[in-house]
Formats: sequence, structure tokens, C-alpha cells
Amino acid sequence: VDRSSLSRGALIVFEGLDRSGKTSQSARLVSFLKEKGVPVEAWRFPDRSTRVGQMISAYLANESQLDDRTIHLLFSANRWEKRVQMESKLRSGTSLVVDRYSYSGVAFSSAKGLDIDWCKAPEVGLIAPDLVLFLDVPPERAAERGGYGTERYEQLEFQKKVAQYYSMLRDPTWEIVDGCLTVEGIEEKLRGLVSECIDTCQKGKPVTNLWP
Ligand code: 2DT
Repeated sequence: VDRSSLSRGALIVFEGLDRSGKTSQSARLVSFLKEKGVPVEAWRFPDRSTRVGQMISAYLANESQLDDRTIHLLFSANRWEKRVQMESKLRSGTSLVVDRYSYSGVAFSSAKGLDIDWCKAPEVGLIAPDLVLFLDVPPERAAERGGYGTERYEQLEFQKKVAQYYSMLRDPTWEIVDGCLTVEGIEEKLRGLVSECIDTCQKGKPVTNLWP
């Protein structure tokens, strides 16, 4: 028996439009898990700390121009450069709560007009999330929330397209959570879903790769 797989951590991903509450809910979830003594780390993509991440960051801030396929592959490379570390964290029992992952990669690039299967291809072989928490907020409602920033993509018309592509990416690992509930209401739902997921992973659910 491979005992290491009996206590692996869970890969939990947050997805949703800009201003859907991902970042604050993932922070609340991570503190909750830490208080319970669950080994957990908060991750996010893009990871702007790497050299690839710095190229992405400059692009998002409109400080550099890249064609749509080039930036798509950089976002993917930014996940690939973290894959080994991701797998070893999970196998050593640490759960990861990740703000955005491959679904953002595909939804945002295909919203620009790139072919969805072309967009999915470079993600094949990355670790598949055990749970995707999609915070569902209509684009119009998200736009009303304190306004967007100045980065690329933070515009209502574009966000509407992203929402359409997100809905094509739903798979059995997704839980759609109503992002218009109260902060506490959402938090409560997330806690239940995540505790169950961590439990299943501890009991030996295998680590698999994209796409499910
Ligand atoms: P944040 O505001 O969450 O840092 O997102 N994006 C993100 C992509 O286009 N492709 C990807 O693979 C990922 C992870 C979504 C920065 C923006 O980058 C977009 C918003």
C-alpha cells in the first residue's frame, strides 16, 4: 500500500468573473482551514513572482503588447512551471487553495476569439482540481461592485463573453455557488464543500490530470 496517497492534500480552485469575490472568499477559506489545523497554502494564477509571471503582469497592465496566442501560452507556462511543486505539496499532505487556474486560461482566451480546443491543449497534463468553486455573479452585478480596475479584460462587454465560455467548461468537479448571497452565506457553503473534498482526498482519491 502506498501510504503517502492516503493522506494527500486537495487541489481546490476558485473561478469566477472579476469582482465575483474569489480573492476574499479564498482568503477567508484559508484562514478557516488553518484554524482547524489543516495544512494548507493559498496560491494564485497568474503567479506574478516568476519571470514568466512578470511578463504576464506587464501585459495585463498594458505595459507590453503580445499577440493572443503568445499570452495564452505564457499563462499556461506559468502553471507548468509550478506543477512539480504543486504535486509535491499535494502528495506531502498540504491542500492548495488556488485563485484562478486553467479554466480562467481557456475562458479568457477563447472570449477573445481563439478556438476553445486550441486553448485547452496546453493545459493537458496539469493537475486536475479536486474541486472547482465557481462564484456565480451575473456580469452586470459584478460590474456594479465598486468598479473594475484598469487592467486589461476589466470591461463589462468582455466579461459577458468570458461568462459564456466559463459555462462551456463546467465539469463534474465544479460546484456553482451563488456569489450574490451574503459573504457569510457563501463562506458557510464553501466550508461544507471543501471539508467534504479534503476528506475524500485524505481517503485516497487519486491525483489526476486535466482534462477530466
Ligand atoms: P487577477 O486579477 O485574478 O490577478 O487575474 N487570466 C488569468 C487569463 O487570461 N488567463 C489565465 O490563465 C489566468 C490565470 C484573468 C488577472 C487576469 O488574467 C486573466 C484576469
